[in-house]
Amino acid sequence: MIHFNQIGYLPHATKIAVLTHKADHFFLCDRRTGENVYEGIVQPFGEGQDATSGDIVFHADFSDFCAEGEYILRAGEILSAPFSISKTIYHQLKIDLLRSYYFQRCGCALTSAHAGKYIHGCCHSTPATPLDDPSVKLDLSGGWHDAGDYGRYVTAAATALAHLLYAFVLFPDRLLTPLDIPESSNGTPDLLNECRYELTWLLKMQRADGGVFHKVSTWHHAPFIMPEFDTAPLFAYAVSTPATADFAAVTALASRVYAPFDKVFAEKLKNAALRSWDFLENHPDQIAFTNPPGSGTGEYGDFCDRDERFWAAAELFSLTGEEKFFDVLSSLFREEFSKTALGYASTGGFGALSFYLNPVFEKTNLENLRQQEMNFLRNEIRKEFLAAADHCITLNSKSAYPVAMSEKDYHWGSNMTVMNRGILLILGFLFTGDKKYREVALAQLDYLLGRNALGFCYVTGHGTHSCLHPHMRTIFADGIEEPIPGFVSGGPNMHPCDEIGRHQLPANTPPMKSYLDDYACYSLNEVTIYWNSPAVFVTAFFDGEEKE
Ligand code: G3I
Ligand code: 9MR
Ligand code: ZN
Repeated sequence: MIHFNQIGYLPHATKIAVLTHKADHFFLCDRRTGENVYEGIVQPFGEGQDATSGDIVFHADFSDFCAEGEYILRAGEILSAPFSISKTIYHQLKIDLLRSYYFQRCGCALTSAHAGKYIHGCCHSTPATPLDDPSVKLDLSGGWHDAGDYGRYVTAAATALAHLLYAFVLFPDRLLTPLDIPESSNGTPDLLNECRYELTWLLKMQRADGGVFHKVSTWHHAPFIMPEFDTAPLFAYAVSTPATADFAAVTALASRVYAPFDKVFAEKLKNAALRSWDFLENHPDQIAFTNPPGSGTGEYGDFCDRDERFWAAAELFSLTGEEKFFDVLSSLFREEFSKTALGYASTGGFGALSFYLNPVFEKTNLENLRQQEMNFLRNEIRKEFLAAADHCITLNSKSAYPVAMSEKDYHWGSNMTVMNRGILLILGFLFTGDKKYREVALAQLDYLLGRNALGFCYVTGHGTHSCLHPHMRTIFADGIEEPIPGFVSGGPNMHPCDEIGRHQLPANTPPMKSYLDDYACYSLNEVTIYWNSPAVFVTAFFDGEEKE
């Protein structure tokens, strides 16, 4: 079999296909003329069987062929499906990945004007009851459904928003594409229109004292029905410090990003961020969240809120330039947590990125000593990011299907790890200009889009052999055969927890193949807002890397 990026390749990209059969030569044929336009030698990779995939593999490298067109690869008797080489190869993928957020909107109807055939009624708009005070009724409507389930969770939301907003901060020109959503053409980029839908809900999750509810959801997950039929009562679950700190961080970040477009909204976000910061100061000890007994919706457990507080301090420092935030962030920086992680329970990377990118101190009147301390911290952060990116390059070079993953990295949502490493590599490129980082970042996308052991494209509606049955209630219950395009599946997980995954995957399945495209497999094939978001970051970066 020939494993390759089923969307295709940018003209000047490194282009490696992986073969699992022996052949001496490979050929690239022009799809229209049938002519061979390129011939190369098949190279063996590694010695014997690769542990992560269980395969013996060969590489076919056609990087020096750069002409745009449609092609088929052939090695021996085996042919690939057709694919393109084109500068615009990632454009539609970027749009669909971003439009997935519109399809996750809660608390409104999706109409055919923007949703086409994937319409549904207004959902989850009844008042929510705080668990600690049943007499209160709150309007917590809006935002995005988290995933295949209908819960709305603050730490997950903050993570998705952070990936999306940082993509906009770093390469805004690639995120101005219209998305055909209800707010389109209002003068604000659609990415920000879509994120505002989530932020507007997020603001409702804050209590008057600044504490933020960890989540709003029903008591149990709904059955596999459309969202408007999920009418079970909604609850505002307990306040947690990870949720409160993430809230402070992401509203502070958003305040900066939205300021040029809407001063009033930016001010509202800033005040909300400061209120949550006060709550954190008044509650220096961690308030962790665990599901109350009997309740079964997502938990998003996190037993260390230091990295969330670090992120909040960093964003508030970037927003206000006030030294008190720097004091907190620099003291938290010295604590033991990852400074490059970009996930829902580990947010140190967002904090580090905020501080690194925002030399607010240059504008403020700080004593020399402070300035030195800040420069020192920025340098440390740069070193950490580059060390993480270098580690990704090492992992990638050892991988039979080139991807920055070790054998042990295939957990629930492994495709997020792949895409987050893509982000670290892009940061490596942006910080240094060294193209080796960009090259390996693109390999992460090649993996997601088909150059993996299953020859599978993990994004719905794209590629020639791709995800058809994600664990997602709307996609299951809408009665439409083709899934909504643009959803990233969680991907291989060597510790499957769902029934089908546990029983149908043979024991000793190699990590990279521990996957089933089955509706029931929530630990292998669910979708979430924070698995799509790093894929948006990476795809949007490459959409526009080779200018037309
Ligand atoms: O990272 C550790 C690793 O260090 C450890 O060795 C290994 C041992 O099993 O576990 C790894 O952690 C796993 C973690 O995902 C990695 O991301 C946990 O086992 C695994 O249980 C955990 O799964 C999480 C899952 O909820 C169950 O709590 C997923 O990350 C998380 O994305 C998922 O989130 C759900 C929401 O609860 C509800 N909505 C859908 C969403 C996606 O499935
Ligand atoms: O659909 C739920 C999915 O979003 C969650 O990630 C997963 C783990 O919390 O749970 C899924 O719901 C299942 C529940 O946990 C157990 N009964 C079957 C539910 C649907 O398959
Ligand atoms: Zn809803």
